[in-house]
Amino acid sequence: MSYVVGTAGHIDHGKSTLIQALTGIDPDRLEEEKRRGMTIDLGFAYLVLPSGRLAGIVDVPGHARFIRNMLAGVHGMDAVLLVVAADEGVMPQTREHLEIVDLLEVSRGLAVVTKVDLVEPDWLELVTAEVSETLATTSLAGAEILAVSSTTGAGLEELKVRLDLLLAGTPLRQDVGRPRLPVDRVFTIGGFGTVVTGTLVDGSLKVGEELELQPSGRRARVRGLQQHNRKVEAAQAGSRVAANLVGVEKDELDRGEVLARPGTVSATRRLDASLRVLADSPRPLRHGAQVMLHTGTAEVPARAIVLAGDQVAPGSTGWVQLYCEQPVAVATGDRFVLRLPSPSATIAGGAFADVNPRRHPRHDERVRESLERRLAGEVLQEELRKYPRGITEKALLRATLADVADASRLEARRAGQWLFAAEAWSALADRAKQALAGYHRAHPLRGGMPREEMKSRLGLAPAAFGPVLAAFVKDGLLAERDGELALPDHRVEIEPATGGPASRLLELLGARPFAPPSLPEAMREAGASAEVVRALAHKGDLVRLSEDVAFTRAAFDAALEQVRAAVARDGTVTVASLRDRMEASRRPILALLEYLDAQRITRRVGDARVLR
Ligand SMILES: Nc1nc2c(ncn2[C@@H]2O[C@H](COP(=O)(O)OP(=O)(O)OP(=O)(O)O)[C@@H](O)[C@H]2O)c(=O)[nH]1
Ligand SMILES: [Mg+2]
Repeated sequence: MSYVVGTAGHIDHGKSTLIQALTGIDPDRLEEEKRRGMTIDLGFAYLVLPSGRLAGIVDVPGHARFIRNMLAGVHGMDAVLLVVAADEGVMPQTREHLEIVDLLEVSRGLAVVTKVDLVEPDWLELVTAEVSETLATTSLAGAEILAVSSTTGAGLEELKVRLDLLLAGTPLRQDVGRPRLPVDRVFTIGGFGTVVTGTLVDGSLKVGEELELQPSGRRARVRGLQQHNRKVEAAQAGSRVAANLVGVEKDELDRGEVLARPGTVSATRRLDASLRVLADSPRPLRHGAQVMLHTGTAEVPARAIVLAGDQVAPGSTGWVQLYCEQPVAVATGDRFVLRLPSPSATIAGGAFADVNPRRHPRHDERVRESLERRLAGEVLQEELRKYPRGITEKALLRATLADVADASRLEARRAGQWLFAAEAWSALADRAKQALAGYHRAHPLRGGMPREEMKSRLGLAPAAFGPVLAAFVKDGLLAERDGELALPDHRVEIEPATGGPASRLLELLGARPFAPPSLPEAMREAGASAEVVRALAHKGDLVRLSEDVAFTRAAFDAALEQVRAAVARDGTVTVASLRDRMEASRRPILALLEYLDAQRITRRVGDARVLR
């Protein structure tokens, strides 16, 4: 069980000296830092508190030029020590670091007034009041203010006790089974290879695990883990971790990469977010503004698309889509900070609502509402709405990194493996119904629409079509007959009244039932279209034996009887014998027998046929 505590504050206010005094570890590890007497990059230490509780420490640089390093260090902090030198009081980076802490919603912390050995008590009182006032409008409002001297050691024991108490009331970082380690440092140790460090969130890591780095996509295996300079077999969420990796070289990695289980984190260039612009931001966040996005340990240039209005004014909140120059590996709910490049200034911060969004129309209330629901936790439900043509459960879970259990609570219409939002389903059903109604109007003599045509009309994924159709049929929305789709109440009415082409055709064919005129001839004479013939055949009033021979139903039934009788008597039947028996001509009888062969009623043996 471990926590992460970070420093914050203006240059030279005594952050690193305080950490050394508290922990015995000098966080300034670079030669250049020693030479210049200032922190340049993040420094690390750890502290054992009076209760035995462990805190990993991240020491940040105060110099304005190194603010990006500070931003990489604040990710994952449970609590912050805002350091203010008693002899200088609140200074520009005191405020800027505090703004960042505030935008990242770090709400636990202590204000530590250092160098008290250098000032008189009255002065200390003034500085304390100033610090209290500065905190008042931030997430650290009301934080305890402690006075210490790293030189004399005054107040240091009290500070440890207060920090211990603060962490006692801090909930442990949650473990959602998807460990992420945003990398803040990469180095090599002779004989061991590549080591990355960071603050682990959302899950635990084990030695031997196969992991993936995003956005680079490189694979690596964990050879060893260390926490607070000790070897461990597993590291828990919410702790500082050093991971020795096999399979990646130091040169292939940078700060900003995220170490995670394969397939659990994806990199994206488009992000939807809710944000707040600082009340004393020098500028509003304008639509189209070029910004620097800082999230986790990553830093990436991005363009801000303001979703409603032309800007988000200082002191207000808004919704934006960020379009990044390079991919970043983040998760829904992650917090971020936006800075303007030049003159550089922190202007806004917020949380990601969708890390895999589409492009949105601007000024659309529905987009904002959907994002609000998403940020409120309805990630899966809102993700589903993005797929008007449905999505498989597997793909949906992958897109949102959600669990199967979450999917079972989803309000969705299911068709096999496919899920549809309610609106998408009814739109799809409407489309199917309208397509059929139109088809029936255009082809009143047809029983229905071929499946293939419906398939292209609905535009579903090929694999989704079958299950969706089955669900439509089950719901009674449409009916399937002989591979054709129809509205349930659709009936083919070949001829509303008698005396039309259909009845004339049947009459012509029935006049000499076994020696009818050729079909094309009869059609011409009756004025019957191919469509009418198709419909009559479909209905069963007419049996089409070949291209140009058709019998009426009565003729066909009688002919079949004759065939059966002939076979019963003679054992077989031939074209000639049947022609004589039925007083017909050769052509229709040949067509009849070939048709019966094709229907597998008869079988040809030499010149004769037998019943199957
Ligand atoms: N007298 C006195 N000097 C202190 C105290 N704490 C720090 N200093 C001195 O202040 C100077 C700056 O201290 P650092 O700890 O490097 O300050 P910092 O906040 O880490 O500075 P950056 O990392 O560059 O932002 C050093 O010379 C320290 O010796 C203190 O409590 N009393
Ligand atoms: Mg320092």
